Amino acid sequence: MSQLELISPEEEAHFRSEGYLLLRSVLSTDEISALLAEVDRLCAQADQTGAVVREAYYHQNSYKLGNALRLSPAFDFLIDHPKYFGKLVSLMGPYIQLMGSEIFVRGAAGEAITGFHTDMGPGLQKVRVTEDSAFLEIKAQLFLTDLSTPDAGNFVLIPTSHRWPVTDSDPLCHIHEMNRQIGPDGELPPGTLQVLVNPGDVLLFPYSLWHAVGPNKVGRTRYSIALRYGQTALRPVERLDAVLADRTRELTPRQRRVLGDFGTKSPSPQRAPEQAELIYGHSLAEAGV
Ligand SMILES: O=C(O)CCC(=O)C(=O)O
Repeated sequence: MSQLELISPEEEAHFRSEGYLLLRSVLSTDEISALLAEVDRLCAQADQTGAVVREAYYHQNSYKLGNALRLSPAFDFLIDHPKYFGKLVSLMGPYIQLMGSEIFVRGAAGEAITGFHTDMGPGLQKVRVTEDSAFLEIKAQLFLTDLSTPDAGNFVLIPTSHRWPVTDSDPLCHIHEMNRQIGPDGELPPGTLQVLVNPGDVLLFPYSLWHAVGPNKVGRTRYSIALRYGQTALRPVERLDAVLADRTRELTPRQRRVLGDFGTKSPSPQRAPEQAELIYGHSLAEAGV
């Protein structure tokens, strides 16, 4: 089991104050090619079977595939990828689980692809962690295609908004005060940031960050994979039992634990046994926790 590469003090300070952390060149060229080929295959298959998810608030050329881990073992190595998993553990603590996995496909769009929203529903929209608290939930978004220029279907965020109260919203958690300011051609309000990334870069952000997807005037389809991590005491958004039951997969003990295999000895999600040892990959004393 790989040892964890924890977050640096500078990275943690940036994540806590700005509400995101961009990690460059996490995936190798070979990993990106293999992931893109599998994403392409799954999208073609889902298109034929009608299994793509077109949320009502997406632009018509955009969709997502849910349950990505259930669809293919090709993503298993991403569960605890050494270049970001340790940083997530630093921000959330060892009681961490994978709660869901999605593939985003963002086609050409002359207007914003989604409006600003928070994740995890209206209940958690009312909950914001304190400045020194462990985080409840963090998404890792893995970009597989070129988004190095704006208006290419980029992820858009508002720095520091993860600590702002939301006063005017709806069941889909849209932020009306921001969305009213988006122009008809996808012009974004001041203070927003189109995240410019290369294939293989990874963005970490908590559910409370106000985020959207900008227009895709470049016209090149954007592919990315999002993995949602949360405290083990939270309910996952996806059933991962089928992945755990699939004996053809070669999951490590740590990957099994992150997918919700709490073992047979006192298998409680809130007080999972030997959690820290399994997650850190060595004794607590060695981990310095
Ligand atoms: O990046 C995207 O395409 C959508 C991201 C998003 O809205 C989310 O992860 O909640």
